[in-house]
Amino acid sequence: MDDAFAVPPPAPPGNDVPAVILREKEPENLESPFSSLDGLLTPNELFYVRSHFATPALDPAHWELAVTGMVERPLRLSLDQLMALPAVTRPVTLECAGNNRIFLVPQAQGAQWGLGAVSTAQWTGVPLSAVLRQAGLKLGAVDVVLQGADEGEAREKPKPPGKLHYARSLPLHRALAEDADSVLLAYRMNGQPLPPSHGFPLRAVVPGWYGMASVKWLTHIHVVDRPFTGYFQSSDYAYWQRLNDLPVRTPITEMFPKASIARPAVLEVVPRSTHYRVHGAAWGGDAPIAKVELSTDGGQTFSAATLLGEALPHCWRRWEFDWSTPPQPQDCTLLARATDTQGRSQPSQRDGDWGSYVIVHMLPIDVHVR
Ligand SMILES: Nc1nc2c(c(=O)[nH]1)N[C@H]1C(S)=C(S)[C@@H](COP(=O)(O)O)O[C@H]1N2
Ligand SMILES: [Mo]
Repeated sequence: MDDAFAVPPPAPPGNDVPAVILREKEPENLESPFSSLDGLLTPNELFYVRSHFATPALDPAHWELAVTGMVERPLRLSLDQLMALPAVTRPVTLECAGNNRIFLVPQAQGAQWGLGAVSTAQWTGVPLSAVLRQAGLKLGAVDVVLQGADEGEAREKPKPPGKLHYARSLPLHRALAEDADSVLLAYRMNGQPLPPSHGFPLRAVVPGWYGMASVKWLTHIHVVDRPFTGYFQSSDYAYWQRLNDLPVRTPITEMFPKASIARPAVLEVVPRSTHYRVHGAAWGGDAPIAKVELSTDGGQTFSAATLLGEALPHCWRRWEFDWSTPPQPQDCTLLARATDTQGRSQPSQRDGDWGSYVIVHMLPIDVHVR
């Protein structure tokens, strides 16, 4: 055989330097290399980025957060004023509602996310409830609209003409939640100032909800007297909820349980007759993950995986499974299934009412045993 055409040997494991995967250059959309999962926190430079418009350049010296609408005392807070309020730090997992979209057949519209539109960071900031208490809510306040400084033209129909700002709302009970459920107005990420791509100087972090709720480059909080139905929760990031079998356009909110396999990676070549450490992470909405099961035979049988570390609210839990790989070369399909403490589990089939979002059915991960 001509040596020029020899297949190079695979790189020795552990020598590959993880990097984000470019999904879209402008606006910036970057996927985290999920197969490199190693540790509870995702380093800032490997954290996925989901942006609808260009990253705004905000000068922290002139930046202000305005709190207006159904409040007793409208506020304009500088970054220094916010940072002077009592701060909390918590690990929270963010997952884009479109994570895993590349697995949909036929292909769905939108960014073709693989496994890595999910990441975990330690966020530092002020609870939104503290800022709302400072402003004082008026009787009749219903919804809290969070608005970002970024703006541009919408993509999905129906869409308004011209430019719009990114904005999402939280019902009052979610905005006012306390302790582990607190919505954070975060200005630090993994101990560093928030990077520009992740919302510098201030972003919301809404634990347990899909990432679209965690508004970046936050500049305005409008308290309103009726449910907000803005573009990013009626046209985009919404689904068809069945009420008496009538489909009703409803904002996507809480995450559902999901276990994701980091290794083996999709179409990885796995040695036969060996012990292979299958591992990954599992997360969900309000309820903690109770168990993760793994199938190595395409879903015919499942066995319990081992949950690692401790259960932390709104943070993914890592898990592992000791796979005795088959003695003969063959192709295998791995499936992971998470169940939360409320007994909610992952379905085997896709529910089309979610459109191109909330891809929570068990994903087949095909590998080659050689
Ligand atoms: N202002 C603003 N906030 C935003 C977005 C955006 O485009 N603009 N994208 C949202 C979506 S869809 C997700 S999944 C998360 C992603 O946060 P990250 O880029 O820090 O990972 O930010 C959310 N907040
Ligand atoms: Mo998202």
